[in-house]
Amino acid sequence: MPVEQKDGRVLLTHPKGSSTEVLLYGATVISWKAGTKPRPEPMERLFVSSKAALDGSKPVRGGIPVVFPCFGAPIHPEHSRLGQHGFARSEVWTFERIVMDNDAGVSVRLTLEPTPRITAKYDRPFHLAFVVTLAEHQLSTDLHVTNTSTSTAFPPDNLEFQALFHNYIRAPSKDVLVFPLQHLQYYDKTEATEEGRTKAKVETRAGVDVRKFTDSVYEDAPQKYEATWPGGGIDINVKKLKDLVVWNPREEAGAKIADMEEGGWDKYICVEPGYVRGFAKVEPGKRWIGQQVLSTIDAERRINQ
Ligand code: TA6
Repeated sequence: MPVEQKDGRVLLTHPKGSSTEVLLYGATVISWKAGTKPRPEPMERLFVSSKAALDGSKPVRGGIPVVFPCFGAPIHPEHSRLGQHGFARSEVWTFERIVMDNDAGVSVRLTLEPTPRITAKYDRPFHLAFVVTLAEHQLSTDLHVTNTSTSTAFPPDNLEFQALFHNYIRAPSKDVLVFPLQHLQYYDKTEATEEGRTKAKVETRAGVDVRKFTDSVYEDAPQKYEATWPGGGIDINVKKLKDLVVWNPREEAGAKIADMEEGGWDKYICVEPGYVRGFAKVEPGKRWIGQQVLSTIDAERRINQ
């Protein structure tokens, strides 16, 4: 049964054995199991804290939370009544339809439109769609943002937003490295001022590690990344998501996160493609699509290449 719906969850199963599970709450992917060519046995590729709430009571601590319309604390006037990372990850989405179901892949589309709960804090006209597609060794997530304003005013009634896929990649976080970020400008949020301001730095490392508390926002990044560690890795290819966040709280900050399991920070790296420096703009009636494609890689195979 390639697509099953039960208790507010959607389970996608690929004919070759990979699978993914998405909560309608937040359109949050909470599991992605896949193998690699040399090791086809499906393995869990995402981290979800054992203390995560999966009942819709709060955003999931793990998986792939969808961040929209703001990243971090809101700074845009239209987002002033929203919480950290916006509302998309804490609203219940609607299962719209199965997009694809064949040997190439299984894909479903979820949607989110303004509800009274949303318009009470965000009164912009919008339509969101979240399309998740499972292939044998890949998982892709697309966020479609449509400005449903019918205004013909000039200047145009643009929808201005930030968007990000907050990927918790399961990995031995003391051994993982992220490429290629060398020479990129980034902002180190671990050194933010009281007002949240950060200084621009330039990345000097060929491979970025998270052996210490890391919360870095890379601007105008290459949109093609590898997170690798001895014996494993994930490729991330993106469209429209011009920036990249790398986050691991280590015990220093992780121990203060209520729904972070003890030692959880040793089991994941957040590699988060997004549009988070500045705001994406969509004109009335137009649509913006941000996409990521996650692929499993067998790092041992790569080392031998
Ligand atoms: O993406 C990194 C980050 O912005 C960190 O600053 C940290 O706050 C993390 O997101 C988790 O945020 P959350 O609201 O899910 O606790």
